[in-house]
Amino acid sequence: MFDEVIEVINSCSTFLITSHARPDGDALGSELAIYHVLRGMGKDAVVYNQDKTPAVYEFLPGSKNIIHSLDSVNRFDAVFVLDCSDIERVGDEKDKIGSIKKIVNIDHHASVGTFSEILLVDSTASSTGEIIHRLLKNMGITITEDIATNIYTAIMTDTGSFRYSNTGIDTFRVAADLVEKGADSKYIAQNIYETKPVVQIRLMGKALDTLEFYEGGRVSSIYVTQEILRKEGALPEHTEGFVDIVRSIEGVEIAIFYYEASKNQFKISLRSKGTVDVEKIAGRLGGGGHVKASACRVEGDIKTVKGKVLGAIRTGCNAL
Ligand SMILES: [Mn+2]
Repeated sequence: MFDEVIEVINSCSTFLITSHARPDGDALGSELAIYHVLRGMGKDAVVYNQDKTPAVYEFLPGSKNIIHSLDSVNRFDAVFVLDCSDIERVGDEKDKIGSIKKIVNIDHHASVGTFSEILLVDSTASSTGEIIHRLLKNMGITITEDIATNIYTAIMTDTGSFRYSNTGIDTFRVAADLVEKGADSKYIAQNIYETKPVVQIRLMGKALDTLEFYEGGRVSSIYVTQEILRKEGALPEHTEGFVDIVRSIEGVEIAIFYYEASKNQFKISLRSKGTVDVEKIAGRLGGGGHVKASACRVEGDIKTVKGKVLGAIRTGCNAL
């Protein structure tokens, strides 16, 4: 697994690095870690994301160099597609990116994408960042402070600060190594969790007004529509982490966050705190992800969408 990826890194000189639309901490941290590694080796590397970097991640070393429009991809020898189980997830430029000769897919999602021959996938890893750390150890690469900061951020955000069940013993070992290499855990946590704009807190209040419970309190949801977003003057990125508020409620086993991405197009985030496999539920609605954290898209107004999601949960879970 590692050998093939290392071979691509050594034999190519110009790289594109990308991840999914609406990038999160794992996507950005993983991309920028690879970016610094390649640059450090004297290679040419460019990070492209369809969507702009959420403000809380702007402190990440290298984030200012991320580009958001892609011309010709002819000059790239290889592309790293990170944290994506499907190339569709990179967004509108998927065809262009998919046409690059060598595609390396590094990911930790349960469903393995078939868009690439060179795979580094481990669904037991906490994050794509953790797999990248393993790759760097295999390559004998010196982990600089910039690399450490990016990988630490990837791991910290995807594990909910080392709280979720994807946090293994190795996750702590890797985190310790990264702190040793210069990642400042307090500085990183403050940037991500303690710099929320007021507008986000107000939006959170509006979202909580929509709080509902089903199945005797074991299923709970909140939603944000385009109308709510507009009224509050908030951005899509301000809904980040909203599903975790629902998840934090006593007795809730399945947390749902409905986000209206565009008129009557909802993106649904599902979290499981108990034994329910939300990947199966998301899968039934055309989505995917992990056992404890998944997502899908459903069309319709909020009432219709709720009906479809709750229907999928009720038919799919004998436990409820
Ligand atoms: Mn991830």
